[in-house]
Amino acid sequence: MTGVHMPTVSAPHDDYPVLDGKGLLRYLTNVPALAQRLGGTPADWTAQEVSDGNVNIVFAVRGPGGALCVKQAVPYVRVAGPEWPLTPERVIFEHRALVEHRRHAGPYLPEPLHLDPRLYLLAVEYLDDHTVMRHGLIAGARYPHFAGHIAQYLARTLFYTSDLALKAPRKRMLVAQFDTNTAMCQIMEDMVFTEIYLPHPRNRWTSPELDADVERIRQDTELKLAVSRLKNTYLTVRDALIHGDLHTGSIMVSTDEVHVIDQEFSCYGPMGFDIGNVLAHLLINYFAQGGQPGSDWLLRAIENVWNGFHQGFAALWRAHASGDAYPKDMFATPDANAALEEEREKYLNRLFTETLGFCGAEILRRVIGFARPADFTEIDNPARRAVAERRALRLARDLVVAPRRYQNATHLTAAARRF
Ligand code: SR1
Ligand code: MG
Repeated sequence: MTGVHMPTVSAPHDDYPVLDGKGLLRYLTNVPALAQRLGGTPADWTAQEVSDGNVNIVFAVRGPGGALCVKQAVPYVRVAGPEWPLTPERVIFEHRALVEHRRHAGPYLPEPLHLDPRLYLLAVEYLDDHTVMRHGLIAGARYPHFAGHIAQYLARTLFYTSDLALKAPRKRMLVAQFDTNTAMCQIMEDMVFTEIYLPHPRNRWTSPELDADVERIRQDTELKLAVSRLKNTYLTVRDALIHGDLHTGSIMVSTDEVHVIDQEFSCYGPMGFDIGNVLAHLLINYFAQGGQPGSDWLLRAIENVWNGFHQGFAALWRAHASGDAYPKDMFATPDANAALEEEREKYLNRLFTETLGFCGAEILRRVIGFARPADFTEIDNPARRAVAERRALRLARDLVVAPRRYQNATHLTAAARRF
């Protein structure tokens, strides 16, 4: 990033120490609950930096009695360095979202153990035997249980934080608690919906192979209008408390468990943003694998994520509609109840259309923007990489401009095979 001017997203807070491994171990000696969890004496503890995402520093701390995962928000974007300042307040929003989402989908999120708002430091349960899903997928691993778990996670976090489940005062209070995560939302506003459609210094792609494709995208008014419509939805809709960055690097998996991490981009926003992100990164891995027959399970997973979400969300709505939207007393008769069931179907169809749009926008920015996924970048041969990325771009454009063409998840996976 050297030499590239990075706009300041918000005022930097640089008046606190950024801990290295030794500093962290010293710090932990003064936090009795964590020290107890690690067991033994501080001399027995180790801290290993395992930072993997773009923005924070993360350590795995181990002791004879157990382990912790400790994350500290530095006052800048970790992978860019101090020339791209970023408010460390993000860790406060991460903790807040973790607590709220765990109330509804506990088994799918790590337990928060300690928040230090002075050091912008968060300690959470260490997830034994888990790996970052993106790395597992790149290594060719399959996670047959993934779709069922993530569908439940999505249905529960999105339903229970929405107006379908919450009374308006509680919902409005939650919206207010997350509406000030402006710096992180602005990163998404810029990176997902804007920068890649302009000549921006952060953009990167497989060049020269994709140069003409990128130029075509910049000239594509139909696409730019559709993506601006999606941006407007992201800016204005306050459907539910979304994770806000739900790619496969924010998901840890083991043989039979799924945990969602890294809630620093959380905000009240459109439900389709989270669901679309999950689908986008499964598709990215599918295209990166060259659509080999062995990767077909990814397409089945895509179908199962949407269908499982649809079923789970509708069931929650039928059984737990205690919110102020669609007041259940208004639909008590059998006729009204049947009409409400039709309405649920319409609601979910609209959500599917929105999901596909966000899915397409996410794929586009992952091929052309700053944060390119390892699924693609680890393909050494640029010609082969460009073929995979071009297929992804073509499907993504169609999802953004014509999402209504896709009536169900099978239409989506059929298109992925075709493109
Ligand atoms: C500056 S952060 C770049 C990207 O990494 C995160 O995972 C988000 O997706 C963000 O857009
Ligand atoms: Mg992340």
